[in-house]
Amino acid sequence: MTTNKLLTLVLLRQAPRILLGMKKRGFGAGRWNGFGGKVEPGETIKAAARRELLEESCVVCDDLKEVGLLKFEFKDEPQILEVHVFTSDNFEGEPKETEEMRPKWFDEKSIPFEQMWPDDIFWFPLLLGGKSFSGYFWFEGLNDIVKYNLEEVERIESSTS
Ligand code: 8OG
Repeated sequence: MTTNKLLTLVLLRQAPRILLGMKKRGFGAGRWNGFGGKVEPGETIKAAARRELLEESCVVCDDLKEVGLLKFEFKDEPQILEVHVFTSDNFEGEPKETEEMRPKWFDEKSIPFEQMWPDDIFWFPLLLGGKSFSGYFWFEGLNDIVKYNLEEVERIESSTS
């Protein structure tokens, strides 16, 4: 039986820049990414997104908008990762390096896709274009996408967030 593991991901924007962090440890280490992690029991998805952003970058954001729902399946892994993607341009505090992440602002025209999860190059353009999206990616190992599907949607239907 497959189960879904709920995760959050926050991409902060300050046009024409976007905030990424170099993941220093754990799953996805060595890749630039947004900030996020596991939803704890009893926590709403949005509250988890806010908490993980604060823990990993020292930035407070009370104005998160959910714009993406991404599902990742890995060959021979029973668990599907369900990543809820949020964005905002309204936040407080200067991003600071933490044990988990080294933050850096990137120009939206020079996003380091070659040092990011390989699916990001597909859905970032929708995020940057202010669209909402839903996607599914099937991986073999951590680098190869065997198949995927991605669509723009009106809004993210997420009863738990
Ligand atoms: O708690 P942990 O550090 O393991 O959380 C993993 C983080 O990585 C979480 O923010 C979700 C995010 N993430 C994945 N897969 C992918 C992916 O394929 N692309 C991007 N951009 N982020 C991902 O788990």
